[in-house]
Amino acid sequence: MTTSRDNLAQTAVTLTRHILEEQAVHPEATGEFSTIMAQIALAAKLIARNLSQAGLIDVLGLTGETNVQGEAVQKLDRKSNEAFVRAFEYYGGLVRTLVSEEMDQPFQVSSLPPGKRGKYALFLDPLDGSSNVDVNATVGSIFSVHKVGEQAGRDANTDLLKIGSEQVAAGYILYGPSTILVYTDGGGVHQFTLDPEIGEFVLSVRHVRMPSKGKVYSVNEGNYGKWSKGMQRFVDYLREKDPAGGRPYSSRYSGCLVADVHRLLTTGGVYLYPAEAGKSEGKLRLMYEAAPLAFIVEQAGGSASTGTEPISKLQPTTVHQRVPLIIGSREDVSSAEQFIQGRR
Ligand code: AHM
Ligand code: MG
Repeated sequence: MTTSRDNLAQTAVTLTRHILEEQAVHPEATGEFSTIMAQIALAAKLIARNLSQAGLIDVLGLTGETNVQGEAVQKLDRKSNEAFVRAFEYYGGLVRTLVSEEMDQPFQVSSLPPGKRGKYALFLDPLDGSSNVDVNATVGSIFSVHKVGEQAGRDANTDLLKIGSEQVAAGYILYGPSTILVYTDGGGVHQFTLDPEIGEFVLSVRHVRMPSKGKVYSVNEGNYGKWSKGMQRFVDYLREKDPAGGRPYSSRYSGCLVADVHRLLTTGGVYLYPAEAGKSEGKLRLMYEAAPLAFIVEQAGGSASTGTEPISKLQPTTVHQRVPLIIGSREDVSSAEQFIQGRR
């Protein structure tokens, strides 16, 4: 007997169908992107499965190693990185290089001859917010796709240093009560939810748009004493009572950038990980945290800034570079910039 749930699954717009339909209206599309997204979705499903079994199998806790950022590596950080490597390593004809928070050096996918090698590089934070894992709280993955190998004479590592506005696609996966995949290829932002019974990501929101101003701010307020005066005054301002101006804002901070940005994408507001005294570059990584989320948020009507310049215009100098990040609703990011730059 066919149930209404079966009907739903049969008529659902899966990630693959959605991308194929999008390609049909863009005759210049090659189909390569659908393959990349299918492999990203595969890695996401493997990670979601590992996370759902954390506590049952031996995946919790630390490996005893530190990553390129000097941070303790969780077993699930490593397993999540492996899920992406496995999804792409079988063939270098599409994605030639993987750059990950969990790998010191860019990973060259295969030894195919130069003319046969893929023209994409994939930048990854395989498990964002991984310190949340041990307390069974939300985590995410972030990805960014760039076209590489186009400028003859540039060495492979310099060639990876692309600015955010050159991204071909970007997105994130949020492993929460359900697993959500959000992506953009420059044609709007689309949201999919994993149906674990059929193993498919199903379209849940087409063309996500975010409010131009929100009511929520996300920041690690324990760092208040390390911020610039302008940054401190901005957060003081958000906490002031001004009912006509929609203040005070509510404070929400999960310890997972993907979860906090996803909240803003839905309800508006601003996330901040600013520069700190003695740490002018902030904490978050430009190429696989800030830039992909900036692409998503901009495509949904929001914006992202270092406090002084747009994230999407920043020229990276290394693939693991850190950057201060102010991201969210357009008006809220603009107010933050005004305070940080001393214009208010
Ligand atoms: P990670 O990629 O190593 O997990 O670090 C990034 C995370 C973000 O998800 C989160 O917003 C931030 O670091 C939390 O940092 P802090 O504990 O300093 O507030
Ligand atoms: Mg991260």
